[in-house]
Amino acid sequence: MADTTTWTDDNLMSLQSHVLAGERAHPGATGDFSWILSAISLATKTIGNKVRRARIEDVLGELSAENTHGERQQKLDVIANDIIKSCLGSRANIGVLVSEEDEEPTVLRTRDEGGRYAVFFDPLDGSSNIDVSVGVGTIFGIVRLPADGKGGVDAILSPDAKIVAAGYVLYGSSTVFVLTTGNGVDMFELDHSIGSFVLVKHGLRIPETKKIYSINEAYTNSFGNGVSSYLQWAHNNGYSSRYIGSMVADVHRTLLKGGIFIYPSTSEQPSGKLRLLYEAMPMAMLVEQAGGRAITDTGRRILDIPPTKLHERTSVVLGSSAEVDHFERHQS
Ligand code: FDP
Repeated sequence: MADTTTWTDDNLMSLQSHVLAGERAHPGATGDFSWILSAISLATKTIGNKVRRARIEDVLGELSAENTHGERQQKLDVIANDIIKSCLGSRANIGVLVSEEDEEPTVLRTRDEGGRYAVFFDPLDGSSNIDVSVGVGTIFGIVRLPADGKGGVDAILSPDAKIVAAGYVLYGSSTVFVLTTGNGVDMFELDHSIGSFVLVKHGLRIPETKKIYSINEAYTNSFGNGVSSYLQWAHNNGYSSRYIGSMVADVHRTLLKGGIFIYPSTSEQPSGKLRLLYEAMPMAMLVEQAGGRAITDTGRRILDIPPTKLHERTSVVLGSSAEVDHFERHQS
């Protein structure tokens, strides 16, 4: 398939002007997205700054507290969570915030009080990599809440709640913001000299195929037969392996270079490890919007899974469409 990606190296367009331009193209748009995205942009620039100063400020290391999943929190997990909540909390159109780090959602306002959206986020994904300066990131999904409901927690899990935008910010060798509002995928890079995310790729498309798989192969003995059979086939067919262990970084490479990212269910984690609402769904939306596929290891489209609880886990298989097809062929 032809690469329709447009490299934007002549016109300078900030994230904010790009979102405003998108809204102007839709008569009747309320400006909701620019309002929410400007808060996410501010929050992620602030988190990025903390990540970059990790050894200069006292932000590294574990806390004694555990998060809602029983995992030991890193100091930066908590700092990033607070930053996002303080940036998003004042946005009048947000009803609910759901964070990986908080057991309960933060209900800001009801639907009647103007809370039209919920924002789901993993403030600092891959945080076990922070101490060794490996890329980490923030993942988010924006969900429009049903118009007739009261808002709050029930609204988030309602079948009428619809994910309308998703993205991530990777704090890697550069800081990139990858975004979809349901109309393709755009990529912005933080220009530190002007403090803005600047558009660098418009209409990003994932390569249709690439012989790279990304999975934690140390868990081989606890994979199901389908995953093992796929890996055996990949070994016999000249595949390379790449696994960073930060979902944002692994998915970012997959989006740009192609291949497949797999976090399957294992005997220890029968439902998978990654979280549906604020990891799997946003990444699935991005990958699909870029022309790829995102399914569970039993072949269910991730965006078709109705969430039943806030911190639900799922298996994740996503990437180039031909590569996900190969994986699917081995599951029976
Ligand atoms: P982490 O535990 O470091 O926060 O969702 C969490 C996550 O990282 C993902 O970013 C990453 O893809 C995965 O877990 C890594 O898990 P394994 O160490 O089990 O491979």
